[in-house]
Amino acid sequence: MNRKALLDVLGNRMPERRPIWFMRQAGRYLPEYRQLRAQAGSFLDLCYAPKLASQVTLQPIHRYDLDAAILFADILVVPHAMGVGLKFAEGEGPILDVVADEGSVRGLKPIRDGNEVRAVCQTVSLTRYGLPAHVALIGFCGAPWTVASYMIEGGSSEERLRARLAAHQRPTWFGDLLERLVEASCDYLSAQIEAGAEVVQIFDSWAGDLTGDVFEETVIAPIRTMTKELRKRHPSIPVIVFARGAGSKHGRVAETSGAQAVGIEQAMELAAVLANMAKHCAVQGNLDPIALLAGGERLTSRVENVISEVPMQRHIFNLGHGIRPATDPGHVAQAIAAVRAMDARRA
Ligand code: 1CP
Repeated sequence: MNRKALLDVLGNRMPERRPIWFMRQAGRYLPEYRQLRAQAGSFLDLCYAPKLASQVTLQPIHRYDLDAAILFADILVVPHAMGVGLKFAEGEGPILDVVADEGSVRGLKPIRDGNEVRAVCQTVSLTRYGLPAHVALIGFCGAPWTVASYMIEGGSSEERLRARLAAHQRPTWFGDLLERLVEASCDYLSAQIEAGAEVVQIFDSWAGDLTGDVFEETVIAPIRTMTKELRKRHPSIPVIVFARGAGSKHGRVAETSGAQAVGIEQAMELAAVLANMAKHCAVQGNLDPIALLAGGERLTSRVENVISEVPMQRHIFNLGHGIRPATDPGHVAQAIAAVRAMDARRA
């Protein structure tokens, strides 16, 4: 196989087979990741060590029959590169300096030429050369809303109340913060593309937090500005937008962003989403990560269910959210085998 099935689906062409990748396919569920991570020291050290990060990116490609590798880095590299203090406390998730007033937004730096971006781009270049011909390399960043929510809260938060309140009340600094993130994220993705990323994905993990015109202004508008700008700078690079929790609004996300594919959370039925989607846009998803964690016969039947809802030409098989760290790596192999077997039966 020489063609890249992922690029075929994103280019609206019939792929040789259904492209498969998994969100968080590199990470803690893999013993080889845990080993390398222990050598590297902290998670951030690993993100900024191009040789090691590239090895981690390739780990799932060596183990499984996948169609894409996703750069090993994090969405919080962007605020870090803008000068925001960041650390990952063991077992607690990220801790950031709070950015939630005019002064702290004004203090954010442009990210071009920073060491963080340079290191990540080196990972991209190293990885691109190590990939088999049929595997595409995906670069990524967080969407402005999701990244802003971590900056406003100073880390992970169950409800993101301060961030959601700011999105509703619209203080001047909040609009400015989104603008700065749009600019920095475009520059970041452009740099990844110039280094060798063939596709980029924008993760809006907390898109489901917002409703109505607040959703329009905070999720849709910044993503649309980004996709337009990226199209201008890199007309041939496809964009996948994952507005997790957008629910009935995925069609609108697809239409307004001009994305080549949209990621769909597991709560939605793909067939229903596809029915409301312009013909040029593919869907990505949406096996429940808990089905993958659970394994067994139900995993195979859930995979078959997902596949039966979408034609191969418009589908990128994936999860509805990231792989859980406790997942048995054997279950990932089982899910991939189930996709390949079912597609072979249907051919
Ligand atoms: O201890 C460790 O080794 C760190 C765990 C870890 C890993 C493996 C974190 C911390 N980030 C990552 C890598 C990562 N993060 C990747 C690349 C690997 C791959 O997908 O194969 C990607 C694409 C991300 C994206 C990311 N980071 C998102 C968006 C996707 C999603 O899961 O919704 C988000 C929200 C983050 C923030 C983040 N990074 C890490 C943690 C613990 C968190 C907070 C998550 C939360 O608030 O629930």
